Amino acid sequence: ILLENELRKSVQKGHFTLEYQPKMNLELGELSGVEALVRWNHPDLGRIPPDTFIPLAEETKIIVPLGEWILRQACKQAWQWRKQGFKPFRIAVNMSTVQLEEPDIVSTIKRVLHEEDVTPEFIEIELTESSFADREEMRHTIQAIREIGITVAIDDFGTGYSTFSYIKELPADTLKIDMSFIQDIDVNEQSRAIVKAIVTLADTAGLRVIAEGIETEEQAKLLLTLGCKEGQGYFYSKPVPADECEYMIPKTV
Ligand code: G
Ligand code: G
Ligand code: NA
Ligand code: MN
Repeated sequence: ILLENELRKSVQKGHFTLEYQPKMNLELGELSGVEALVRWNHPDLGRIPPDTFIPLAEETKIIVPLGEWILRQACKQAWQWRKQGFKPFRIAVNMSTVQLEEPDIVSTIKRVLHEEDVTPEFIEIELTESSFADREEMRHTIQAIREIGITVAIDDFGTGYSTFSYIKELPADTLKIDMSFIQDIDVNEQSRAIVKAIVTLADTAGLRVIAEGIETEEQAKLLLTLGCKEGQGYFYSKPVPADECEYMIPKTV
């Protein structure tokens, strides 16, 4: 109860920041996008990890106003980077199923982009498989988001609900291979087989594929041999404040 009150107060007072983790083109070793991750900096309690407060924010629906703030911040950053002449790329924003269940979520997203003067080709939304599994309605919502021009990635792919035959029907652009398959890819033949199957599946369905949780160069090289050309992980960078990842972003000219 106490933490819930603090969370509400912090949303009003803006005690949050976003960090950004680069996504890399594994062949070129070049940044191809970033994922935004929210941080709560409580004035007295210090930094509270998202694993603790995101579930609470979901249960209490505080994630609805907080999620709108996160999207807005990401848009402001996209605008900044655009203005500074960096090569265009998408900022990926995580969105909870609770946010998708809001009846006005699509118009909220449109409004925030419009107010922040950001076009949809700079934004991607990351959803977990449960968002796709839940209900027909949810899939309509996801499709409506894609029709705006925002791309949709399925986060933690391979751990959830989706069967391979059913993936064709999913309204998504990208599969993010869950880090559990990447972290033992060099020692576990089964993980390699799963990654290869996901890459083949993505190719067949015309989806992009990205590996998360790359921690070593060896893992990155193995992923390339398996046909996965994009990745993210501590090997390249942990999530960092915007100015700390700018040096990795290619310039247009
Ligand atoms: O990197 P990290 O410790 O930031 O993330 C921990 C968990 O919190 C992850 O499951 C991540 O998806 C979630 N998370 C981080 N930022 C956000 C956010 O902005 N929105 C939502 N819904 N979840 C987030
Ligand atoms: O649920 P989601 O996939 O959005 O969560 C991302 C989480 O994974 C964040 O907590 C982020 O800090 C963490 N993360 C990102 N890269 C790595 C990595 O290379 N290794 C590990 N162990 N965690 C990572
Ligand atoms: Na994510
Ligand atoms: Mn993930």
